[in-house]
Amino acid sequence: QEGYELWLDYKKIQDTTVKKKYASFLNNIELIGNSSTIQAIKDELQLARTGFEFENSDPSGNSKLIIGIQSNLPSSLKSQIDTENLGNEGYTITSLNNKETIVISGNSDVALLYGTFGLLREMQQKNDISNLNIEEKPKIQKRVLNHWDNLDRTVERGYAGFSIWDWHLLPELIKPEYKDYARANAAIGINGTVLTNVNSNALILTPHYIEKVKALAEVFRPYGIQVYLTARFSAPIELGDLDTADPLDEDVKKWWKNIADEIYSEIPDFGGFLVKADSEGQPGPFQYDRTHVDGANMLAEAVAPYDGIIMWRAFVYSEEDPDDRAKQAYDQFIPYDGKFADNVLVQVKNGAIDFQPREPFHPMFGAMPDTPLMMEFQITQEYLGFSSHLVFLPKLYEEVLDEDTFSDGENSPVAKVIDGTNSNKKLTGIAGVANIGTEKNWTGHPFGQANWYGFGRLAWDPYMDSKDIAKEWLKINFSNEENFVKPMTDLLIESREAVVNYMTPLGLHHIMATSHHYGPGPWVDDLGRPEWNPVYYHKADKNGIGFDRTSSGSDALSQYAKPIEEKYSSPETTPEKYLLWFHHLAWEYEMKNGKTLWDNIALHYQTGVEQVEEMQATWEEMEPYVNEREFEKTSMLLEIQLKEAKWWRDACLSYFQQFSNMELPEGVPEPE
Ligand code: GCW
Repeated sequence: QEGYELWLDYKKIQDTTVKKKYASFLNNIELIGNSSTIQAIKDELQLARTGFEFENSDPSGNSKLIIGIQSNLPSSLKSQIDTENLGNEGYTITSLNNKETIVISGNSDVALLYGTFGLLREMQQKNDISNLNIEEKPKIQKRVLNHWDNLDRTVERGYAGFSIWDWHLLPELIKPEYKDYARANAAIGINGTVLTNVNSNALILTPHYIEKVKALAEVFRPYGIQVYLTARFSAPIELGDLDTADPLDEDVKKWWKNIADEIYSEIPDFGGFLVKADSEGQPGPFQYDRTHVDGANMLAEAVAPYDGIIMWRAFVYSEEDPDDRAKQAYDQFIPYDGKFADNVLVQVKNGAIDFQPREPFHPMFGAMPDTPLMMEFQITQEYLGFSSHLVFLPKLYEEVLDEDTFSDGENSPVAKVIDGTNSNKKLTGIAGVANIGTEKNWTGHPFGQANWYGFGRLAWDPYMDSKDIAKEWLKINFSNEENFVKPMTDLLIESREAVVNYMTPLGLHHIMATSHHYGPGPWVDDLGRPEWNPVYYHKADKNGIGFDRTSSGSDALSQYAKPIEEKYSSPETTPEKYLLWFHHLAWEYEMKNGKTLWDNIALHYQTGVEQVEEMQATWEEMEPYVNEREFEKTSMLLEIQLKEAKWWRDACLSYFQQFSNMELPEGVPEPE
């Protein structure tokens, strides 16, 4: 079952010296404590020893691995390990006693679990473990996956089979997948999961389902993973109890409190609710002339006694304000800065439109100093070729996290808004819309796993370099040989730019085909709402192309801090990657390389195609390092990706050419 083990495939260690060294520690373990989490650590170490094939290695020398929370360590070690600033989840891995002892410590059993995974990760990469001095703690508190999974097991925007939650057979049938899911997530530090779709079904809140949710929560608990659910705003009506869902109505408040009481009596560590309200037809407080704050705070009050949180989504736009969809969330939310209850996080997508191959960061980041904002990334590739295209998303996440918001002067990157450094936030969070399903390898594309992995690593530390994440994942999954790791790291890193080039170069966006969003559809202009049509976003005509978001256009640019607004208000100083996001320019507009805009668009599309060809060429060389089936599967998928990159190029260029009326530049073939 290639790929099922994800990053917890403890492969046989070939090098005998390395093997001996590692085995000397893993064959002599002192694990202090007694809890289901300690048991999980024990189980994991056993799996690792079996997989690495350490079982028959002699426990030579005096090497020893000691795992225990700081206050429980033997007194000779206690003074040498400082966990004071590690919080509940941080850990240390330290070599002591002339490097003969490795100590994993922290302040809770879950911290020890994270530390254990940390050490195993070193071993999976064949790193030198002779002098360890690792200190790690997560920079973001709530690190959660969002499953857009429906109760009938279809997955909205899911491209890897059906939902892994088998509601029909729960709570009695506990699939081994549930535990493996928990292990995989804990290994990368994910500590929460929203089981249900944001387009929510109220039934999940009934006792019949809560019993099933409870069964999952019990599997996840030892692994430090909290369960959350989506709350359908109209549930009090739909479940037949009330005739209103008005958040200020006393009966409605009481209804939600009851629901919370019921859930917490079954699942004491339940995380809380994620809510999509007044967005794309979902019910919400607007119907009662109430605000986002009224809605969110009412729910927040229901879960507050149990330390639960509400994640209230800011993905809102309506047809009544068709001027520029990109501006709407900001306009709706900014007036409420500081008004949300302490246990509310406002969950904001990384960009203002919708999970495009490239978007500038969402202007809400940095504009709500008194409201904790939670990042929402999409791991599933809705607009990026589903599970057929190889795109390494940590590169995209990193780009967003690194962007300077200037909210607190220079050097206020989005990462600092999210991790609470800016404006000193008490509650912090980050979410990734999962790409997980019933496919044997969880994600369909063998490389889709890297995006789940990378999301987890960045959720733990949003300052990590995506290149390091790529290397880690490649070494763990395939091989640590330089001839593999080097070219494949380059391939992964470049894959993100490739998809931007062949789909939406130079700031183009939302030109995908209708509703399923697969493949090109820039010509679509007849959908019911203006902002659903690609023509609304590219605005190509004989005068040029692009969305003017400067003061002469929609002025969305003014939602950003002054230094950005000033810089981007002129096309000359706008980063070219965002050019057509902010400007409508003539086809003849001369770009930095001296060529026209038209030529540049065409050349970007062509470059995208060539980049996929390069990916293929690199992959061909990798056969010795990967198993046959994954090699074949990836080769075939790259073939699809190449075909579709050409499809994108040819379709978009033929369509835009009607307006530009210009020849294709040299090097760009005529569409077939
Ligand atoms: O990206 C869009 C998707 C919808 C999704 C919505 C959202 C869950 O096309 O499928 O609904 O965003 O994020 O709420």
